[in-house]
Amino acid sequence: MQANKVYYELTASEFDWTISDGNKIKAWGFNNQLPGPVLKAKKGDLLIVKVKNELSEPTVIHWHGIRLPATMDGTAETQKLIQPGESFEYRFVVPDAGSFWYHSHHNEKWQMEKGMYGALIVEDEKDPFVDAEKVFMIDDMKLSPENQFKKGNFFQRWAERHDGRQGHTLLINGKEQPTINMNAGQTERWRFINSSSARYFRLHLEGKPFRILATDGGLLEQPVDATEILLTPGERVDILAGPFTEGEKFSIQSLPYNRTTFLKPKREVFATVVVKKAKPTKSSVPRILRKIQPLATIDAAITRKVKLSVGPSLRHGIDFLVNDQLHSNDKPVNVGELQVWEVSNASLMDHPFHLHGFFFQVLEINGKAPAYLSWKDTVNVTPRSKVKIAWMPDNRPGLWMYHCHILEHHEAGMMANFEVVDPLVGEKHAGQHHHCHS
Ligand SMILES: [Cu+2]
Repeated sequence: MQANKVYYELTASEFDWTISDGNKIKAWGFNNQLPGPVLKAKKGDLLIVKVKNELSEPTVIHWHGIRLPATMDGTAETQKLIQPGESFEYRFVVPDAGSFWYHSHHNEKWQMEKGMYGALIVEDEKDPFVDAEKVFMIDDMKLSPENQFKKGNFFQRWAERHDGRQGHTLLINGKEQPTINMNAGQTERWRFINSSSARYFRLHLEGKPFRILATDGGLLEQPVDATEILLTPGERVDILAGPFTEGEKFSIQSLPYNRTTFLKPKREVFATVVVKKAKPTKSSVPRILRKIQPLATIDAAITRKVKLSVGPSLRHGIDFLVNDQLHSNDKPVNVGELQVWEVSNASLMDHPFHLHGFFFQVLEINGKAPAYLSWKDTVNVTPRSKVKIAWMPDNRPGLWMYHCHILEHHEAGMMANFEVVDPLVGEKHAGQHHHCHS
């Protein structure tokens, strides 16, 4: 069957962007918008995105959460960087419905801080029917009083390497403190994407209950009642908001989360929701959203251990490590062989662990099964703890990676490349690893 084709063009450049009245920044982003345009496709479509680089430095674009071929993953390891003045055409089928996003994966701590990200929404005819949908990209910027991106002094740079860059300019969809309107009596699907460098966003609607509909890899099996949910950098969550009554007003805020940083955790308001006059609802959300087949049981034997840690560094004060190495290479995995990984965090700060190109299921967190089954590509690992995940390398051999999604930790070494190998074909990138393969 011929896939339906969807075309987009994204031009990366520097432009003036107004974050609030009287506050302009020199943003880097796509098509002169911050965030870049929301790309939309239907499950199974062939997405073709031509990325043109009009920045003064190279870039590369990663498609976070999409199960695409390795050559389309958009990292410096899998393709040549897109040089200034050049273009690259990404081409891949979007096999799963859900809330995904695209972002720079080169010099990312600066390129993403300045705005190089956008949402990629994949829809499915089986999605629950709601009255409206909204995409909320959560971010913050660390700006000088002149609204500039500054590197800071020695101590500030050291603290940034430790904490990740977290600033006081809070943004939803590139705007400070926007007002969000909706109609009374209606139910909306809100897709939250944490596109910040390091911020832990603990979503809260001033205590108003909502229902969790989907995580990184799409719908849950059934909606889950909640009043808060933690979204670490890279993670997504879709919620059902409403119905509310006319005249209600509340904020979209983040509750304090202590991830052991120099910055003090506190409650912060990102936007205000205003409920306007009532409108009839057509929303219909089934009790069962879909069936998720468990990949493994909680007691499944561990096939690999991944250790996240920090260590002293003569040059930087602190290094961020995977299996005690900086910018590590991990052993290959075979197509079709179930992976059960224990990701441990030996450090005293939190790390969001992100696997490129594949979804996993969390089997246990410190010995306990999670409250509900879901597909994930990013999971938080709290200090001195262990998370057991299961994932299946399907037939997409090539070079992949995992890393901490706090961008400063990723850059400081907390990442590893590894190969997915078709055992009938063998390794393609044999030169990059130091091991034998029969
Ligand atoms: Cu980290």
